[in-house]
Amino acid sequence: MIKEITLPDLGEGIDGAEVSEIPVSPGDTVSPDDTILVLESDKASMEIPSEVSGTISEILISSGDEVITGQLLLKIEVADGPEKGEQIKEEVVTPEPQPKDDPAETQKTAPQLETQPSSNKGVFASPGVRRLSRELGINLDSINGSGPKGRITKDDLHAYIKLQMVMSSGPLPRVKKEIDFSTWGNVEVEKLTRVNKITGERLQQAWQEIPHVTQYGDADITELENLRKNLKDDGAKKGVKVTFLPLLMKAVALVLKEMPKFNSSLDHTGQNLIIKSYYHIGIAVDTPTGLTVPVVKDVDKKGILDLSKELMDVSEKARGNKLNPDDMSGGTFTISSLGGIGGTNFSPIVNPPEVAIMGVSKSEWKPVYDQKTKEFTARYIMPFSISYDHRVVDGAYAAAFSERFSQVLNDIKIFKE
Ligand code: CAO
Repeated sequence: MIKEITLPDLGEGIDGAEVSEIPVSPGDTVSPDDTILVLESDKASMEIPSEVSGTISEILISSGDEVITGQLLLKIEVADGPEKGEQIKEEVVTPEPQPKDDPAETQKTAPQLETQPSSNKGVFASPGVRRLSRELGINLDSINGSGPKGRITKDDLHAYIKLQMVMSSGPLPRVKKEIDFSTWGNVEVEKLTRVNKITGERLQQAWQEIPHVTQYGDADITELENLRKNLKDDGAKKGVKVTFLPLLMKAVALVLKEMPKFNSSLDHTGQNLIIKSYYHIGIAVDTPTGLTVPVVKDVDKKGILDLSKELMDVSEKARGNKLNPDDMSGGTFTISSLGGIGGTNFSPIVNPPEVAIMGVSKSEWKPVYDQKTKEFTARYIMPFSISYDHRVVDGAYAAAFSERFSQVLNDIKIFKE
């Protein structure tokens, strides 16, 4: 027996509505209270429930159609219908129209519609929640409802949106409003380079995603400076410039071996730490087109002169825009040195997927009090900082890293080995 479903009188002076969703298809079986149609009018959003058990045999309207009271919408072949010959009483319960303006209000005024399954996939949600989800472009299938029978509530939608915002890795929307800066004086417009843009996005993403903490420290590099002078002379004979950086890279690699969490990455799930047994140090290089970070591989296995040579080569390549992707990948820890320029201290931004970065500032001669001799002596002091991902590294571990790094620089035996 075929039961014809027509649009009932929606009341409240509504004589037509738009079909916003048809959650059933021909061949689907439906039970009483299953939603077979979702309509929207100027004033209300409403679900049309099935009154019978049966199989959808024909759908006569499409999503987006305007339908009017009394119009034939679809046909259901009734499963356990009355005996042949008995007339089926045409009866469609008039759904309670729900105000469009306030989905929260919708839930309050029409609770009887909230627990109806919204589709053949078993999603339970009120029309208000459905409409809100459509407006926001959210697929209700991806939300676990917290209401009775797993019904999706407005709070579930809000919680889902919040989660998406937290997880979002995209850049923040830029301020769209144009400001005419020339109102207040002369200006020049300079286009950002490709490197500026890529670096800017990566830095912004890292700053937003990683809970940063920066630990500051000082290292006494008086002896190291003497050693460097000797190495510098050796290097000069071979055409290699020895700066502090290769010595710092070597010291960092040693401490990373001792404190492996600093040489790790969180995996894509954020549930596991990948601890690496290779020590590839990225070096921030300032170039005319922007900041790049070439990576010097296997720092622990190379001598100071080799590292100096490699550093010269990669910084030259970087400044000539000649780095290839391989030169910039695989880093496990980054050093950003402003020591050749100046400044006292700075907080570098972690370079993901790494979990820590060192910032090095310009060394200065300072009077340091010696407890043993009870005298002040002039020492060459290098300020440095370590910014780290607090999800991976704790403050105590970072302070220990800082202390150990200072010790290693002070004890120059390791550079002679
Ligand atoms: N204290 C004192 N002197 C230092 C020093 C320090 N911490 N670091 C470097 N110097 C000295 C060097 O030893 C060198 O002195 P000599 O000429 O007497 O040998 C001089 O300063 C110049 O060094 P350099 O900067 O040319 O070489 P480097 O190896 O220290 O650095 C490089 C190489 C490529 C890292 C650097 O040129 C560079 O680009 N730095 C900028 C990095 C940057 O922009 N970071 C910021 C990122 S966040 O925006």
